[in-house]
Amino acid sequence: MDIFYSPEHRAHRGEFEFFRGELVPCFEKPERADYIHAALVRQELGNIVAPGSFPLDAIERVHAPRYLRFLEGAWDEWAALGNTRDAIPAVWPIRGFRHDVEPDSFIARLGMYSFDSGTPFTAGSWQAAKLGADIALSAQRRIAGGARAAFALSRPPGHHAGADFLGGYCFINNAAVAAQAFIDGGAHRVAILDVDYHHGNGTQSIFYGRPDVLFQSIHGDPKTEYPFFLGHADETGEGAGAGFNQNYPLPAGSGNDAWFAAFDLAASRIRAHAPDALVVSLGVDTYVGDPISKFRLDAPEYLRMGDAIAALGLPTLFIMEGGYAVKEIGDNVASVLRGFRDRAG
Ligand code: SP5
Ligand code: ZN
Repeated sequence: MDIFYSPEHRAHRGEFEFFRGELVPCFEKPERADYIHAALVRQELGNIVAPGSFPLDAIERVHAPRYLRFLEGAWDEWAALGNTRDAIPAVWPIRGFRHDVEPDSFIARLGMYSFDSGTPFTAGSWQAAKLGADIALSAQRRIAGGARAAFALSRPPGHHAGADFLGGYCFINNAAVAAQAFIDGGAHRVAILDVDYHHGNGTQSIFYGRPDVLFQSIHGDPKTEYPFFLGHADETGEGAGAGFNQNYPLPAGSGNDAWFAAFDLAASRIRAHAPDALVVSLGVDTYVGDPISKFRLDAPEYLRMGDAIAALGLPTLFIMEGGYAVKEIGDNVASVLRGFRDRAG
């Protein structure tokens, strides 16, 4: 399958995030995508294809234009205030505050458009995030053109980003942008399967009221795991979208069997939806060796995951999300694609 990638993802290079009152080096680092790229080349899993450039319209189908305008100008504003370090928010308008008045203060607006302090905004964050969305759209176009599968090696990841907020290392929701592009290209129904360790709160919130885009997410139970405030099993959609969202929260410590039991439930929902295309939010932070996550999937399980996804028999767009065991990340992603290819042909 074609692998969409650009080395320019390195423009996004956060320095620190907070951990227990200390600034620690960011877990979401450029080497992640470099190692994945290297493993896919080494294992000859597909041609590496440079992305095309798309107008912002495709991104504005799922993100608020004023949020995108803020991201686009954020670094220049921050730098004009004399700053050279990454911008990290420190104040948020939670319950009871006003959301209809946008403050003039840059740091206040950064807080208004984010939900955590772990997602530094850097000099190249907008460029890399836009490129990540272009990679997702390029891969989507390949599938719309008839390919069985494509891999979008987007970085930074996307599934925590909502219509007008960033967080969880994410700025633009690449999976949501791609799913919407399928719909705008004439697809009647799309399914998104989110296998990242963390609940895809951004993706869920974008499609929560819609019956055309089914969302299925397998993740660490938000009662103890990030992002904590969304991702419970009783969130099943609202209004016209009622019944088109399912979460499969599993306790920290869950292993192969529990994970694939949840996968089977998600797979039957996906089959019942009969989508024209499947978007997979592919995080490999479910790996036993992941430094910030607590599932215990062994390396060979990623082959099985690819095989099980291929068995759905759908045009499939893989989009890269999390995974922080940098040394093993490439092999684990490659295993998913190999497992898929060996079944799908
Ligand atoms: C896309 C994605 O996987 N985003 C995950 C964002 C998680 N951010 C919170 C990380 C908390 C880090 N805890 C450090 C534990 C070190 N032992
Ligand atoms: Zn994750």
